[in-house]
Parts: sequence; structure tokens; C-alpha cells
Amino acid sequence: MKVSLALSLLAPGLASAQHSMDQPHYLVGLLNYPNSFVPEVLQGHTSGTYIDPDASSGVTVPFSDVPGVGFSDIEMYYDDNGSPVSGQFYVLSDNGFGSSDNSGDYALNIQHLKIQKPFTYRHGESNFEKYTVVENLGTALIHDPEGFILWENGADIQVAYHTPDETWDDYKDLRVLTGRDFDVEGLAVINQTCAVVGDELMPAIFMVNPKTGVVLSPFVRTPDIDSAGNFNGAFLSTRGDKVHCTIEELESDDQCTSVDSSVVDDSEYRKHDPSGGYEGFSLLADGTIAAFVEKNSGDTSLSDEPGVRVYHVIPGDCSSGSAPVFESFLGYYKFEHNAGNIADVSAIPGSSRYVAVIERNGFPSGHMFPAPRMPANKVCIVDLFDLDQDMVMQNKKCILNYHNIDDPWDVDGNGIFKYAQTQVTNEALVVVDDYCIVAGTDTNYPWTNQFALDESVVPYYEEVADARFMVVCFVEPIFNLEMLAEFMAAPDFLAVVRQDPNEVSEDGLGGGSRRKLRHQRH
Ligand SMILES: *[C@@H]1O[C@H](CO)[C@@H](O)[C@H](O)[C@H]1NC(C)=O
Ligand SMILES: [Ca+2]
Repeated sequence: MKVSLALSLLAPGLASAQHSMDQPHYLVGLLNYPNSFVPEVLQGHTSGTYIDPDASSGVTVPFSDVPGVGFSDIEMYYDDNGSPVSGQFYVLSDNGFGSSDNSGDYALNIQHLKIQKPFTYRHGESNFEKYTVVENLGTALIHDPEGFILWENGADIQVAYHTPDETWDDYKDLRVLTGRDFDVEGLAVINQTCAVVGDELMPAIFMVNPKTGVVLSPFVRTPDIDSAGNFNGAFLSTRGDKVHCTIEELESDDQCTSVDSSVVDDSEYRKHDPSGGYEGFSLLADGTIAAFVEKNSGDTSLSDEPGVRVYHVIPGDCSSGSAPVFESFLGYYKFEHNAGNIADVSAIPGSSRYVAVIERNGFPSGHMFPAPRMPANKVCIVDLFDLDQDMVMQNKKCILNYHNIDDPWDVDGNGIFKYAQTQVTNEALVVVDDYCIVAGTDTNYPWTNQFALDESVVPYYEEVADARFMVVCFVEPIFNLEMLAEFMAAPDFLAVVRQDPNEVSEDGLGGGSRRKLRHQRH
């Protein structure tokens, strides 16, 4: 009885779960990248030939262009001197249509975008359009002219074996990578011409020039770990990993777009889910990378672990052939209740200890509620180096819930002071300064309309069809390094729940009330 008494007294502070410490913030505005826009290098190339026309969400396949499919990562763009350019970003295409089976004709690419929203705190009653269109400043096909990408069994990239038709002859000559080769989800940009890409079909990582798209290194596989977190000599693999195919199969009409899960079990590799790789990939201030595996659920043998694995990576030196190195296992990241995927991880400028993580679960399946799945999306800050005895990162504080975004200036002009970025998978997050984040979506095109809405009843169909971005700023400089250190050192609410209920003080606050924390901070 005492437990429920303590919890009910605590309820106001605990209302939105175990690490929620939502910080005052405001929506600056919304932007969209029209799905109808196709950059020139992606025009006139057949795509979508692997998609079953009966299961293409009403969209006619194949496509005559390589369509936009949303973005799986966003990173700052840097000028020639290495300084970040305000409002400009590198974004990574998703692998195409979601799996190695359906994306062998999707050309992987990195785009340079201008994502900037007019905003005045409503000065002079100025206001701006609900959606601002994102500007494409360049598109680079990820391609491998040096032939770095080669599997252990001698397998080559997809265009060496099969392309949809002659529209791909130039892509074949360039050795363009496709969604059969890698499912690219993470990008860590070092400077304008050097970055590391994280994949989830092995999962593996490799170096790339994000300006030209030229691959700069062979891929490096993820080392497996023993129970103490040490590398054990084995590596991860998935059923989408080409190492399990024979060259004859890859050359045949069957193409071996994936293998049966049991093939991975019977191999020397440790099995992981083919959609579970490096969503979260963040360049720390010291030049190393925190690499978050997306999940430990699905077709995997990692599901007994207490969270998702986070590795420490040293990038290559950006010269041709210099590969990144897995340096160590950092620890496990544990999700909030009902979240199950790392959606993205952003560096916090200047910090080598704290990163911002956006975690999510699946996406809605229709608009009838109660629904089979309630979407969960939260931005949390985590200390990479504060581990408990199970190697779980124990200092985590969640500062924003995507379903509960304040819009005090009603920047989207709908008379509603709350916004939810809910529909499609949120897979891109970047902290841009002490105050603000830019968050973007994948679209899962052509399966974008996850609320199953009829276009005729939705005045702003771009909210259903397009890759979208939002800019949100915090009232306090939450990402300022000094403030962050204080904030992360403050006790969190979970400490109250974790302790013996008999020790909860009379007022039920146990020293962790929000009021007290506010006092400590100021
Ligand atoms: C990017 O970093 C690499 C490695 O430090 C360096 O060699 C290269 O010149 C840099 N390029 C730019 C454009 O800053
Ligand atoms: Ca509004």
C-alpha cells in the first residue's frame, strides 16, 4: 500500500515516464522537402522494380526516377575552413524502400540541404507560411570508383551483377552503391569532404566524401563482445549480409537479396536484425564517434542484452583507403518504456561525454484509436561514460517528447498551441547550438501514409507525403556545456521510484521534486 501511496503522491512529476524532465521549449517552425522534387542526378533512372505492385500502397511501380524516401540522418554542413554553416546540413538518404530485398535499384545518396525557417517571436504580428520548402544545394551519389567495397566471400556491389535497365549504365560505370549493398542509417561528418557512414546490413561502417559521394575506405564490420564487453573475435551479421550468398547466386536471376535467418545462425557470425544497425552515429568533440546500434529486437541474438550496444569508433584519417576502427565497447543504452529503436543521435557541440538521442518505437498503423501501437518519440541526453554494474548508461534525462511540443506563437497558424511530430519515422536529429535542434523524418516511401488518411480530408497533405523537418528551441541554453554538466548532475525522478518505498519521505518527494531541481539549476 505504501508503494502506491508514494507513487500517487509523485504522480504529477512522473506523469510522462521514467526519465522525463521536459524542458521549456517552443516550436520555431515546420519545413518540408516535397516528395515530388527529384534532384537531377536521380532523374531518369528506373527504380522500384523489386517492389510488389500489389503491395505498393497504391503507388505505381516501377518509378522512372529514383524517388525521395526521406532521410535517415542529418548533420551539420561545414565551410572550407571547417566552420559549421548556419542553416545548412548534410542529410543521408535511407537505403531506399526499407530492406535488402526491395532496394537493389535504389541509388544511395547524400544531399546538402538548406533548412532554415523564418521566425520573429511574432514581432509586429509577423507570421510566415505553415511550411517552408527545404532547398536542395547538391546531391552526391554514394559510389565506389576505387573498388573498396568487397565482401569476404568475394562478393561485389549490386550494380556489378544486376541493374534494372540501360538507364543505369552510367550508375554502373560509376559503381553507385544501392540499398542491396548497404542500408545506410548513420552519418558522422568530420568536415565538408570527410564523413563516416553507418550501415545496418552487416552492420558495418566506412568512410565517404559527402561532397562527391566517393567511398574512401573498405567497410569495417562490427566486432561482437563477450559478457564483460570485450571484443571476442567474432563479428555481427544479418540475413541481409551478402557474405552469406554465393557469387553464382548473386549473378543468377534469383540474386540472393537476403538469406534465411538460419543461415546466419549456422555461420561464424553473431546474428543481428537486418534493420538494426547504426541509426545513431555521432562525432564527439574529441573527433571520435559514439556508434549506437538501432535496436536489440527482431531477428537477432542480442535480445537478452539490457539495452542497445554503443561502440566507440576512431574515424579514418580521410585519405583514400584509411578505414575507421572500432576502438571499444562503450556500454548499453536502455530505452524508455515502449520505445524500442534508436532514431538518431546528435553530438552536443563541444562535448565528448554527452549526446542527444532521439528514441522511438514503430509508427502508427492507421488513425483508429485505441490503436495497436502508440508512437513514442523522445529526445534524451545521455552520459556515455557513466555506467552501472550491468554496463548500462545510467545517467539519462529526457528533455522533449515529440507528442508534446509547445507552440506558444502558433507558428503553424492553426490556432493550436501544441504540435506533435508523429506520423512518419523520426530518424534525424541535430543539435545546432546551445538552444536549438533540427529534427527530420524518414518517409518510408511509398508506405508513407501511416495514419491511412484520405488526401481529400487533409488540407496539408505534405504532412502525410513529404520528408519533414521541425526546428525547436529551448528557453534555457540546455546544450551549453556548463549548464549541461549541472543539469546532468542533478538527481532525476527515477531515483525516487528506485529507492525502497519505505524510504520515501512523508511528502513523497524524496528530494527529487521538479521545484527543487529548478532551484538547483538557477
Ligand atoms: C578534412 O579533414 C581531413 C583530415 O583531418 C583533412 O585532411 C582535410 O583537409 C579536411 N578537409 C577540409 C575541407 O577541411
Ligand atoms: Ca499551432
